[in-house]
Amino acid sequence: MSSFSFAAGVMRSSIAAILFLLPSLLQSGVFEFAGEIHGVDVITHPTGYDGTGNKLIVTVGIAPSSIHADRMAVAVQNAIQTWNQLIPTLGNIVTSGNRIPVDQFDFESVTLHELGHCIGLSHPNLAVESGLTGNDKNYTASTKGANQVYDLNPGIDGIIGSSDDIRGDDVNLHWFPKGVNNPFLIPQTVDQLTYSRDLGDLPVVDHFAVNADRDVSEIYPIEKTEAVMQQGILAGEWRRTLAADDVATLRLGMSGMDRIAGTADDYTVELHYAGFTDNADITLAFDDKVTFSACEIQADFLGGNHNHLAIQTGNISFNSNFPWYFETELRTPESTPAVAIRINDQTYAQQLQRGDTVKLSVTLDPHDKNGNLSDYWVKAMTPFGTFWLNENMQFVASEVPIRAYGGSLVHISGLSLFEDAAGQLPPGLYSVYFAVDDNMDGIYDGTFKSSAIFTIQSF
Ligand SMILES: [Ca+2]
Ligand SMILES: [Ca+2]
Ligand SMILES: [Ca+2]
Ligand SMILES: [Ca+2]
Repeated sequence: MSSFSFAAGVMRSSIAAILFLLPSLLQSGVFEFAGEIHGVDVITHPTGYDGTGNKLIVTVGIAPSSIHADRMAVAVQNAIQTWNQLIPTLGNIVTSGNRIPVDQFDFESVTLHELGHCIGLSHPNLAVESGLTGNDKNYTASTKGANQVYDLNPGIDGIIGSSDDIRGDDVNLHWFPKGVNNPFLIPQTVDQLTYSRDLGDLPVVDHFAVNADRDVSEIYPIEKTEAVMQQGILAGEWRRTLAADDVATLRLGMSGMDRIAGTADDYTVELHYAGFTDNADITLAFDDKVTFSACEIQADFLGGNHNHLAIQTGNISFNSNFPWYFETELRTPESTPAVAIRINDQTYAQQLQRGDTVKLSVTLDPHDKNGNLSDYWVKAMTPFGTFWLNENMQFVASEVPIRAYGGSLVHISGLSLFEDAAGQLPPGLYSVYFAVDDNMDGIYDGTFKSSAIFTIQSF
């Protein structure tokens, strides 16, 4: 068994001083250690995985000596809950109505990203460790290939990281849904039968694996989304919920050594908050050892297998010389309304044929917020425009939000909103949203939001 530290983790810092001024300068599907040195097929698992199926408990502590130690606690617990819930979302980039001053960095969002590294996930984009600069860092993660240089061409759409990028002999590191190649959706099963790194498993018209970059998301009829594991965060924004790609990559690891879901070596992961201690599996500290933030991990190969690693320890460092925003509201399952929108009674992405039934339904459990006044919203983004459910329960086309209802938060169990029994919807990708706000001001906040995707095939 070999053990080594991953020094490149220290490079995983955002160039935050520049991010104050420039939009989107930085940017899953990719595992830590996957690359030319350790092999492109490496999967890195969380602490405690030994190749046999079980539930992994990974403890997360705050170094008692850390600057800001007390102020970190709420955000760390919120980020832990977000990983434990493992819910894929759309529209996770929030830049208004989020309580963060425009010149401050959201500690919770950055912690969510660094925790992802500490449980095995790498950047889905080439990022700063590639040595590239500017927007070139947003190309999908790869090795340099036989010619020893990154081949970079954004293709006809001019958008870096999308399906038409021309990447020469670069070897793809990004796991994508086979035959779909869309990192913003997740099918029911995630394993090597449904996900691949092999470009031969792309849709026939695609050239390279798509990564869940915010600019790429705008190609699709979905709200602006970026994988949490994308490198970089802008001041004044939060990215506190996971994208489908973040969830899919972790779930691919959870399919275990045989990379097949539903077999004996599968595992689940649960992060446990350990409080103020230096003895957790993952320790967080403002120790000013890095430019902005980074997770440094140590991992061992699993037995004689050189395609699987398990993390031993993780240390997350932050730099205190930035204006950080520390969340003060602890989110618990009881304090957070549970919302869900379902397609044909399911939450995962579905591929439908023309003629298939499409049924939309929503559920709501207000939990502790039962009776609070709220705005209700139902939105559908389609190949032919954006639609909102109005107060008469009809979808109407509008580029500005239309409220479905204003009133108290109440229990809703399986309310059917739409059913297209004749299958008359045109082919393409559709995303649907159900949201309730923590206010009733007629403005779309989407405080508690659920989303789902379906596609209708053209043949
Ligand atoms: Ca190359
Ligand atoms: Ca492109
Ligand atoms: Ca398995
Ligand atoms: Ca509102």
